[in-house]
Amino acid sequence: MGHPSGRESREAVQSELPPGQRLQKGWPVTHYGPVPKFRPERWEFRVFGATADGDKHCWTHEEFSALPYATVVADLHCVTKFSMLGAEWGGVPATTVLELAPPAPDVTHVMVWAEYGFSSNLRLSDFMSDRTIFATHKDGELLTAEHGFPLRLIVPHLYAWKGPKWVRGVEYMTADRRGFWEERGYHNIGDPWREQRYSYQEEPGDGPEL
Ligand SMILES: Nc1nc2c(c(=O)[nH]1)N[C@H]1C(S)=C(S)[C@@H](COP(=O)(O)O)O[C@H]1N2
Ligand SMILES: [Mo]
Repeated sequence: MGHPSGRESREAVQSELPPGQRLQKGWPVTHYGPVPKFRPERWEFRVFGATADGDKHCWTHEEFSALPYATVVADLHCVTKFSMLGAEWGGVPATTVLELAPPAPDVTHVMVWAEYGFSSNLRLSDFMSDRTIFATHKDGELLTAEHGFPLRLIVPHLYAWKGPKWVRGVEYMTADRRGFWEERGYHNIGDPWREQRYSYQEEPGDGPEL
C-alpha cells in the first residue's frame, strides 16, 4: 500500500494505545494529596478482611522486600488521557500475595489501601491477573517517592488510578464497594480498551449503586 514510513510508524504506536489516549514523553506525576513520608519502622503491608484462615497477615518492610522478585512489562494509562508505554515494573506479583495469604472462597473483590486512606476496588479476577504486580522498581530502579515508593500497585489492563501508589494493604471483600475515585465519578471497572472512564457510563452489574 506504501505509506510514507514516518506515518506508518506513528500508526504502529497509535495502535498500541487504547481509544482516546495519547502518548506521553517522560513520566508525569499524577495523584491527589501530598506525598507521604516513608517510615520503615512503622511501615507494614497488611492483608485482612475475608482471608481463608480468618487471620490478618502482616509483613514488615524487610519481610516484604525479601519476597520473590518478578518483572512485568506494562503500559500505564491515565484516565486524563496520557499513556506511558513499555515500562518494566519489578516487585511482588499479586499472585504471590494471594498464595501467601489466600482469600476465603466467597471473596469476589478486593480493596487496595494506600497511605492517607486512598483506596481502589478491584474485582478479584482483575487482582488475580498474573500481570498485576506490587511494584518496588521501574526499569530496574527503585521507585521515587512521588511515583509511589516504597510500593505501588500496577494493574496493566486497567486505568492507572486502579493502581494506588504508597500501598499499605489489601482487604478481601465478599461484596463490591467503591474506592476513592470510584466514589467520585470514575468508572467502577476502568477498562481503558472499553473507555470505561466515568461512573455515568456504568451498566447494570458494573458496580454498586452510587
Ligand atoms: N495513593 C494514590 N495512588 C494513586 C493516585 C492517587 O491519587 N493516590 N492516582 C492514580 C492515578 S490517577 C494515576 S494516573 C497514577 C499516576 O502514577 P504516576 O504519578 O507514577 O504517573 O497513580 C495512581 N495512583
Ligand atoms: Mo490518572
